[in-house]
Amino acid sequence: MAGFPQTPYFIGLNEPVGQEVAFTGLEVEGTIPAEIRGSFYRAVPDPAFPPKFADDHTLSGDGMVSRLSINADGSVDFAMKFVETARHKAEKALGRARFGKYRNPYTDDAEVQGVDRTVANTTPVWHAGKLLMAKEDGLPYRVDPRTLDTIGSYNFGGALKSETMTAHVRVDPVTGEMFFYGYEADGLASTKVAYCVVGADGQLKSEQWFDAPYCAMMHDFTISENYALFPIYPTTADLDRLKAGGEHWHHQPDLNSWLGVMPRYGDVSEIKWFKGPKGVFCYHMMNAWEDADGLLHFDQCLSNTNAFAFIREPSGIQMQPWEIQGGLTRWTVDPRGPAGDVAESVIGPPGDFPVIPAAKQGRPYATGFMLTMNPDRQGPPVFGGPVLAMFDMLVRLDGMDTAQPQITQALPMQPGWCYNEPLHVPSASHEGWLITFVDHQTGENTFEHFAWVLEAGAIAKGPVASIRIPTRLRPQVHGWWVSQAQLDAAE
Ligand code: V55
Ligand code: FE
Repeated sequence: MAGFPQTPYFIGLNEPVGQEVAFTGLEVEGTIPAEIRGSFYRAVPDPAFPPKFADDHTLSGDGMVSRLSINADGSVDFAMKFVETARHKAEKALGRARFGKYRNPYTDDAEVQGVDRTVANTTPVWHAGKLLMAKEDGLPYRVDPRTLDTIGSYNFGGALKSETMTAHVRVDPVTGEMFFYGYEADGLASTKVAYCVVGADGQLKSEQWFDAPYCAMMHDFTISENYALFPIYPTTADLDRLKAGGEHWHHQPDLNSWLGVMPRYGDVSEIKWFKGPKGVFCYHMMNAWEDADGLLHFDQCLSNTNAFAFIREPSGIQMQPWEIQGGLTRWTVDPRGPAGDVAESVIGPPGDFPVIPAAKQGRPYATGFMLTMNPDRQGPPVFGGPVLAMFDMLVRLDGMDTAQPQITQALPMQPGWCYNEPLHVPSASHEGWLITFVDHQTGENTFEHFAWVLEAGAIAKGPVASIRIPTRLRPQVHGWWVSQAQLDAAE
């Protein structure tokens, strides 16, 4: 689109789309299984206007919410709308960007000082019949799940005191409670973290504040049946740097990581901080679970640095792509003993976007799925997303409840093809399904997009159905599957 910087974050697959669309009766190749009825919501950053600063990147883009609706009669619709945040409205009013750097309000135009600057672009969270578009730097926006119209900023009916809510909540499959946290809970670069539990009825039941060891980018966390686990990795914020107009985040390779563990219904004063290795970073965790001996296992997509070049480079970290390493990594601690070091083991491939069946959240689990790179690809990966290289292999791991999980199935892609985050859809009779949006580069600057339906027990055989999305899509951040029954029960 015109006027955008010709940097990697705004070209190719990352080129802004900026179009609200609504299509019905999409073309389907194959058959969508009859038990898959509901909506796949997705969150996508898509800047409506060229950024104020040319070195801007993916994470600042205005939130777009889209809905792939698989209807009762098997027909499929797709719609996409901007989240009408206060920021998006303020920029639309003048037809240009008014907010500056990622998470630095000191770089905003004077006239918009004090305006809520979150972009609601990271996860569509479904809980208690409400759809929330969440981003970790602010409060979520509530969106109508049918029309995708924005209802407004959401703070649990005035109950939430934290100024922020993570985009990575965890819903307990047995109690239906939603566990979440907000970091920088009382302002920029603060160490205050709010730990919150929401009842299955959507009411905020508890909010407790604690101090993190330092102000870290806390992107995700986990729960187990009895504990809440707060990982801290050394990508840190500094108020003086923000006031000087600098970046929100610098990665600090010399700082330790930490894993805070507390009984999930306990008091935050009970948090034990277990020490992890220096310099590592993880965006997403697969799960946490307790074994028969009461040990706590925390399974995460860990790297030896922050995966985002736009965070490493301002931090003065010059690493070649091949120096960036990692793998699905387990930290094991004894939550009943004294805090010590985590015990670390690598249990799976490098990659991200882990997914497990919702019923296994916080429980021992046999199977997980994640995205990684096809080691046998004949050519470069598709260029795009915040890392500038898209994943092109989906793997299934089994034996997750053992010390040595194994990759048992894989679906590698051909050059030019790549995956977005898959979601799991349960089945009444087997291990369920995965739905994932895939992108296909057909020319220098041309792409086509599909939603694939895969059988979770047989991913290697490829999609049982492929739905063509008749519009350009930017890379998705996260998605959420909401069944038709959940939609029908919602207010
Ligand atoms: C991430 C995404 C964000 C963000 C912080 O993928 C971290 C990780 C889309 O916004 O603000
Ligand atoms: Fe995320």
